[in-house]
Amino acid sequence: KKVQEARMSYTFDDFLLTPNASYVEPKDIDTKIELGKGIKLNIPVLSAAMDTVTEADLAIAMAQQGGVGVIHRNITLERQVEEVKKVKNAEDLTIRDVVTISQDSTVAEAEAIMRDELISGLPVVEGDEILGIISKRDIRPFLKSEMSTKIKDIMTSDVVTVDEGVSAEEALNIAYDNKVERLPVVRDGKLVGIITIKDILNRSQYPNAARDKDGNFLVAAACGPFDLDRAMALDQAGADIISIDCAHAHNMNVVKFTETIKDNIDAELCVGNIATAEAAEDLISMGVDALKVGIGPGSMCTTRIVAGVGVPQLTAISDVADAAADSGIPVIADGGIRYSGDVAKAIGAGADAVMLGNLLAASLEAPGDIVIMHGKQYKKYRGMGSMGAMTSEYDGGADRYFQGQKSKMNHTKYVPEGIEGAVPYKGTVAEILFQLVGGLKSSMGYCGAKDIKAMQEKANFVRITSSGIKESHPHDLLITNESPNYPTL
Ligand code: RVP
Repeated sequence: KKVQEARMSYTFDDFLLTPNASYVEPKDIDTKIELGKGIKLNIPVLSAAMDTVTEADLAIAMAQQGGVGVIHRNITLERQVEEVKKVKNAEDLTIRDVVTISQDSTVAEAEAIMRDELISGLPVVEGDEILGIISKRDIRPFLKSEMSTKIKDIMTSDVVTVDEGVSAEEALNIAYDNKVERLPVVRDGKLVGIITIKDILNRSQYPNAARDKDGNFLVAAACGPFDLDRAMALDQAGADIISIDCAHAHNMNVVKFTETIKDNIDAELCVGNIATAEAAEDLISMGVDALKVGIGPGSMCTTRIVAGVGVPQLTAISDVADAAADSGIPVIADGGIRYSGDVAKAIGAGADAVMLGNLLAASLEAPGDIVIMHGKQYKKYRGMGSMGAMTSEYDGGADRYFQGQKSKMNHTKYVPEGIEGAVPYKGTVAEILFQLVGGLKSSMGYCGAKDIKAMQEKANFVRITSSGIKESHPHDLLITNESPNYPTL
């Protein structure tokens, strides 16, 4: 009976979105979403908390494009905190390790420092005290014959400084008003750094970036389901979202502990993964700020094979989204996204955002070098439940599968739920997201949805057969020039 009465469940390839009458042009489409209080993303995309996907470099690239990266936890707490801080300080305008010079140095010395360090201006100091500033332009007249001229005789001693904590806008105005290129930053009269106009202007390169209220990049960080210390330390370090990272977040001990974590952090709390309406209800009752859906859809995941457990992803998204609808808690569809069309279908089924592992592991900014196999470029990608990840130097991931604290010497004690592999290299995060978001916008145009909420409401699906899938992909020809948004392995 149980078997006969089981519901059908579906995933991305089982459906297509149907075109609707539409006045929406892709260029007018808004892909903004909110993931909890004050967390505004300009594109509905998160990067996976995996050790071959998200560390600071990738998280910075994600935030520059308007998404957010979740720093993985398969590293010591100290290193994870450092990665969070790197993202938060990525656009800190103040260069902290300033190269300085003393007033008794000579033009020759100043010239050598400027050449070696590739900088064009040096604060002149005595201890922490700032006495002046010397630029390339100041030393130029002395370079030919008066190289032994002392810095104190030619420096600008009337230095325009700014206090620590000055905003980018204020600093720019001060620099323009005083016609200077660089501003030493002082705290209680002591030099702590320097700000250059060039760095301020570089910030405007990313108009779509996802930022916090202070203008710094948004960043999320993963912690284990019972790791209160880590959650609190990441919160302190400035993470905007703490993501409880667990293969089965409907384990009731995990659900209960969620409340303890929630009570001890200021950051928004995302919890996952789940795949049912019941799990969503239990977690929502604990006060979580976002839910993450996906049991087994991941490209390197073997949970459905090893444990025989999971829910095909489109059904899981739709069940959780329906259960979360009244609360307004956002839903993140995690795993199984291969093409931009899958992102559109996930949102059409009710998700607010998607989380990507495979697609972003293929980027330049993901950890690890490009490897070449059979003349093609790849990047390594492995499951956090793979043998490699669970037995790595720091096994912060094993408890994701409730398998923490085992002897590293004895691999046979683990039951992996993921594999280790490689994905064809696809370029920068910016290039990958350009295609992905471009495809999503095309879809929203077809569906007549001007924003994410409209897409969730307006999307209609048709079920398709295996012949429908065959017809959907390119067929009856040989691909002679691969498309950046339709890769073949
Ligand atoms: P994908 O984008 O399809 O590669 O899936 C990424 C997701 O897979 C992750 O965000 C995570 O939820 C899940 N994952 C990570 N490791 C494993 C595993 O070892 N089974 N699964």
